[in-house]
Amino acid sequence: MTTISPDYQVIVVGTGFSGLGMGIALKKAGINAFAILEKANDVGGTWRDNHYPGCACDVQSHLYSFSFEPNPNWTRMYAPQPEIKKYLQHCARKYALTSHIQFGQEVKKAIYDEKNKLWRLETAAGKTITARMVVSGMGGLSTPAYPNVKGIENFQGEKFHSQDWQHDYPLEGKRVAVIGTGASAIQFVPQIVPRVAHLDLYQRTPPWIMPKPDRAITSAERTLFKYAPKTQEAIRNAIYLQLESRVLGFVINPRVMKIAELQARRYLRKSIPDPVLRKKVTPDYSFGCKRVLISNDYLPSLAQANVDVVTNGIKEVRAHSIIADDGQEREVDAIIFGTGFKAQDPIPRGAVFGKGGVDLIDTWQQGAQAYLGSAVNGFPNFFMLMGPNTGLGHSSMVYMIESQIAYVMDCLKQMQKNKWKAVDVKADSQQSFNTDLQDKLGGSIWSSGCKSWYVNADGKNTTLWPGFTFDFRRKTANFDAKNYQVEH
Ligand code: N01
Repeated sequence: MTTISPDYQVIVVGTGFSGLGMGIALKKAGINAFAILEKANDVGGTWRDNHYPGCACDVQSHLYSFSFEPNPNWTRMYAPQPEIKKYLQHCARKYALTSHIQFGQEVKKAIYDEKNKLWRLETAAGKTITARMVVSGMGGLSTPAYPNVKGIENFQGEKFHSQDWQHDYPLEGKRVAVIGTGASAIQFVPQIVPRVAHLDLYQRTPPWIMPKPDRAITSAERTLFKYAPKTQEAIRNAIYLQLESRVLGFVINPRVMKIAELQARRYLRKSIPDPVLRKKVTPDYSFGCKRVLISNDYLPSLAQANVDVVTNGIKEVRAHSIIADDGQEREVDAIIFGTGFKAQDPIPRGAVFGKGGVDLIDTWQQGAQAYLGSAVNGFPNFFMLMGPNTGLGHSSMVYMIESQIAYVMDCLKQMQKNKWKAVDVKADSQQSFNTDLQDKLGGSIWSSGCKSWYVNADGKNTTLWPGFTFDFRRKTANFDAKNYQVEH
């Protein structure tokens, strides 16, 4: 039987932390037969796409960066988006990835060719590329979600999503409606309040907010990090341990969260003296059930005279106004959607086809799932970085990404050594991994009764890792071939 050889050993999709991290690992291992496909014309993933005012990381940058590439130049404990984007551009340059990246190549379809044991990728630009292995670094939060509101198409003013910020639109003096009060909105709302004439903030569920322990990093500290990198490493390790201790409250004993909730309530009382407004923005669900947000300026901004927090829901949008459920009509010039992303559909239908031409989505009828958040039975040599149940509510995703990259690299090493052409995770290994995972999630704070993007319509948590990140690292340290069917 004649078989064809693929164009590349590996195709990586995306150039965020995942895609670039994977490319760097391949280079370091001496593997050069790879390409990175990127839909845009620059690297950076979510840190390129999100550029709304106030966009910043809510995990300390000493930890929210590659372990092998510390950045002594962070200017704040929580770096603003332009610095993170610059850091990723620096990584692409430093590790000579640019020649591997094909920009403007949005992957539309990936089809597994069983006969030749390779993947055939089709891009929106009309290119077809083949590879033995595909590593998806597409991220879980990239497709904006818009609210299904009656009459929105009739609105005559400006409207945009937080990920598609229209910087050319002058907000100054405008009546603006913001829909949503999640991680993105709490960052841009305080930035725009001083600029707009009036802001109506449509809040469906108030988030729990904690103060952000942010501060500028002094130039003396930056010099120290540059010339004595061990000092920055020590800070990184201390942050890691501190964040990891939060697993106790999220998963092991959710009652611990009551202590944090008391702190959040105290912070609310301090930030919002008006009891009526305070009541409106006080959550009625357990602290930690939805993502806990950190901000020093969000709550105070709600107390400004030009801000109304509207909790009645939206009944209808008209050409120049929004009508709330209580019938009150408010005129607006612009609507900004801070309504998040389609986290439950990380990969669209019709995009990834495995053995027997099966659509990946058809294997996910009870919600997305994978083995170690990475591999899916029936989809040989296809690995996802930041796949199902690898998200975190407590620490840095970059740590999880590096764990998964090490796993894929060990797989490649073993494939080369043993001359395997394909590895396909066994269905029972995938099943027992997920049964155990869902058992753990059942007792977590995320299952305490709120609605969040962590869980799907059936109440199944398909997004979060229920435990310590070092446990995930231990599980992904070596490619466990015994859980895979291998083909020569
Ligand atoms: O989105 P969200 P986001 N009518 O889903 C509301 C990451 N991130 O873009 O809570 C009215 O959190 C919705 O209400 P409810 C981070 O992982 C990281 O803010 O569903 N409201 C909610 O208030 C984060 O979790 C950073 O009731 C509607 C909001 O819109 C994730 O991205 C920074 C509605 C959506 O909040 C998403 O954050 C920013 C409707 N029909 C983001 N539909 C870092 O710093 C939705 N809402 C790393």
